[in-house]
Amino acid sequence: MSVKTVATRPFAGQKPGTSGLRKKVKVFSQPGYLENFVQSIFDTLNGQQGQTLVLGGDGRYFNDVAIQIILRMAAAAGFGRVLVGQGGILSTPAASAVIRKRAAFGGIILSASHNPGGVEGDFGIKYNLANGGPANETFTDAVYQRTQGITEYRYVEADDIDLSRLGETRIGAMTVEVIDPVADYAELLESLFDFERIAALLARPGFRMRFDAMHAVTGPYAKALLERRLGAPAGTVVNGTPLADFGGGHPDPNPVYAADLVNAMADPGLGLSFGAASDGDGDRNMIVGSNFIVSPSDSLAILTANYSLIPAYAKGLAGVARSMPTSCAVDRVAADFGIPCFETPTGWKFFGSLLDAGKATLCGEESSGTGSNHVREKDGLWAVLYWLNILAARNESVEQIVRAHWQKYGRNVYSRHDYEGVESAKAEAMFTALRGKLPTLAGQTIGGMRVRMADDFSYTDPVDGARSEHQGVRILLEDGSRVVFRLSGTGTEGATIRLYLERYVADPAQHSVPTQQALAPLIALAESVAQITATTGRTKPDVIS
Ligand code: G16
Repeated sequence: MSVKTVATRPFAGQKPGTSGLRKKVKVFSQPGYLENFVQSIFDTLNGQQGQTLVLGGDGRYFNDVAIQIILRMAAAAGFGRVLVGQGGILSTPAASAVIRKRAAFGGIILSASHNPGGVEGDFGIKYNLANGGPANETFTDAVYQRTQGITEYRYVEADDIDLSRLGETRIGAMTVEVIDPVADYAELLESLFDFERIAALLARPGFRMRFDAMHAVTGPYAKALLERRLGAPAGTVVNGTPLADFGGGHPDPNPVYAADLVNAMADPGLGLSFGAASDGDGDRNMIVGSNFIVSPSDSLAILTANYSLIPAYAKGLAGVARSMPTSCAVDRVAADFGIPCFETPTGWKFFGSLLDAGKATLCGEESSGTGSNHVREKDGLWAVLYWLNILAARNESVEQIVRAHWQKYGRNVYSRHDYEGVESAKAEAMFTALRGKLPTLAGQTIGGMRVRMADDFSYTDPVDGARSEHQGVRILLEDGSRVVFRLSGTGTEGATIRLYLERYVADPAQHSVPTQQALAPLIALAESVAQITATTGRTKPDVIS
C-alpha cells in the first residue's frame, strides 16, 4: 500500500459553524480545500488505527466526488473499515444510528442540510463522535487550529470504489463496506413506536397523509417506512427521489420553502389530514394538520406532553432540553411533570452530553428539529412517526391536539424572522450596537413593556463544565415575553440575522389571534432596540416561520 503525501497550504476560514463547515460548492471544490479539512479532522483524532468510520451524505452535488477523496484519505489515516451508505447516501440521523449500532469510532457526514444544493449551491462536512453526535466545540476548535497550520495531506492511491453495489472492497489495508443506508435506521425507528397502531391509522378511511421529501435524502427512508413497512398508499411520499440539486428547490421545511405542502394541506379537495416534510439531510421536520401548521416549539412541547403514548418513552422521561431561542412551551410541560428542562445554546451538539449522561430524553430546537436519546442527531422521520403514533392513539386531529394543549398549558405564541444575505459588516455593526445597549436595558419600559433582563446568553455544560459565550442576545420582559437576536452560523453568503419572538398567552379566547398580530408589539420593540432597518436597510424579513 503506498501512501502519497501532498504538500498544501492553509485556506482561510475553515472554521466549523453551528453544524460543521458549510461553504459554496465552488469553495469546496478548489484543489486541496476538502482534503485540508479532512486531514485536519484525522490529525485531531487519536486512536483511529484499525477502527471503523461511518461515511455518507445527503446526495447533494459534490457528495460523490467528496466520498471517493475521503475514502482514500481514511485509508492513509489508518482506519480499518469504512461503512459507506450505498450510493454515498446516509441521512444525518441514519448516520448517527449506524455509528451507534456498529460501535464505530466516528463518522463523517456530508451535508449542508437545508441549504440549497447544485453547482451553485452549498456543501458541508462535519465529524460525529462515537456517541453518534456532532463533535463538541473543543474538537471543532482543534480542527480549525489544525487547518490554519496544515502543510500536507495524505491518501492511498486507488481507483474509485463502486458505491452502487452492497458489499466489501479494499483500499490498501482498509475495508470499504457499502451498506444499505436505510436498514439499521428503519429497524431502530420500528423499535420505538407502535407500528401496528400507526398502520391501522394509515389504513383508516378518511385519514390521508402526505410526506414531502423535497427531493432530498429522506425520500428512500420515508418510502421504506411509511409506504412499505406501514402500508401507506403509494404516492403518500411526494418529491421522493433525491436529486443533487434538490430539483432547484430550497430543502428547508418551513412555510415559505415547503409552501406546496402547506397549500395542499389547505386544499379541501385533497382531504389531507396529516402532512409532514423534511430537509436536505433528513434531520429537520415540519408538521402540518389540515389547514394548520404546528410551530416546531409547540411540537416539542406536545411530543413531551404525550410521551406516555409512545412505547419507547412510556416508562418516563429523564428530562427535556431545548435551545435557548426555542419557545418556553416545553418548560411548562416539564414543570407539570416535575422533570428537568435544560436550556442550551443553538446547535444539536450541545444536547449530546445531556443525552449521554441520561439527563434528557427528548430535545428540540425552534428550527424544526426534534429528537431523542435513540440517536445523537435531530431526526425528521422520528418526529413524523411520533406524531403519527399520537394521532393513532388519541383519535383527534392535529389542530384539536394542539388547541387542547394550549387550553391546558397556555400558548407560547412564537415566530422567527430571518434577514438573509445581509452585508456582514452591517450585521456586525448592528450586534455591536445592540450589545453596547445591554447593560442599560433592564428596568426600561419600551413600547409599554418593561424589560426584566437583557444579556448575551452563555452556557456551562452541566456534565463536562464546558463554557460557551456569546450565544445570542436576549431581552426578557416582565410579562414573560422574549426577544432574541442571533447571527446564523450555517449560512454561506453574507450574514443571516435571526430575530426570535415569543409571547405567552394564557387566555384561550386569545389563542386564535394570528401569530404576527399577537407579536406586533414585540416586533416593534425589537426594531426600536436593534434598529434592524436603519442599520441593514432591510424593511422586512426574507423568511417568517
Ligand atoms: C441553524 C438553526 C439551529 C440548528 C442549525 C443546524 O443554525 O438555527 O437551530 O441547530 O441550523 O441545523 P441543520 O443541521 O438542520 O442545518 P444557525 O446558526 O443558522 O441559526
